[in-house]
Amino acid sequence: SVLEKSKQLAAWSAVDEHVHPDYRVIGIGSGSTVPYVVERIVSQGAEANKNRVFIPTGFQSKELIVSSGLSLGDVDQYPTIDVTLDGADEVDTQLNCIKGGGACHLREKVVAEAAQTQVHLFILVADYRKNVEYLGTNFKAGVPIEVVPFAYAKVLQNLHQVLNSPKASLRMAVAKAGPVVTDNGNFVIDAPFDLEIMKEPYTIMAQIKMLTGVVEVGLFCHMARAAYFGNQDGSVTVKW
Ligand code: DER
Repeated sequence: SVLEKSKQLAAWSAVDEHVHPDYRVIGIGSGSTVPYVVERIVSQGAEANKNRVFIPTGFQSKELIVSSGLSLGDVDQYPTIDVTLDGADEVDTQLNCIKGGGACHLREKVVAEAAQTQVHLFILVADYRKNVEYLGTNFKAGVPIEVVPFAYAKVLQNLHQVLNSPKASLRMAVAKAGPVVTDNGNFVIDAPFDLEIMKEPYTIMAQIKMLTGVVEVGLFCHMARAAYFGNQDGSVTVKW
């Protein structure tokens, strides 16, 4: 499909550009675009990959690394990562992004930060739907917020009554009765905000993060070094 082709295009371009032969520690994100990242890295050959370790950002990411025959590393062992490639739900013109559509944003942010230094790189790969001027333009589900189960009702109340997100809701599972449970054993709340608020993602991220019981917020601000988008016409857009 055009959509899958655009994901592959973004992923292959980002890998070709940023996964250098001498890069040994590589962070692998979550979602439906990163399998194309791993596919392209595998295609660099066994020789190129034999001395590399790959750091997962959750269960799906770990399974992808293992099933692709790549070596698994742990972020405890490799606190500094050469490059991390990850998907996103939306990316604005400043490279701020919404992440957490796959409920993996806590470990994704830890692994992204490990790559976010002067030298190392956190790179986003996404299809054309994610390339927006302001967050919240296409992605209407709201900001994903990982919360400890004990506190979820209180966080919901604060989002409704204090942070002006009346539609904030607990993310319910589809193939399981009850709420989605993250790889860390927590719940996810999706909190939609007005477009005006989403024009200052760092501000709302900080306000959400201060709520008692919030573990991590699916807004990654000033972290990515570049974003690669596959377009419907087969071209690639790169935002720096
Ligand atoms: O949940 C996440 O942050 C994932 O990276 C996800 O948002 C990526 O989405 P995708 O399936 O469109 O690649």
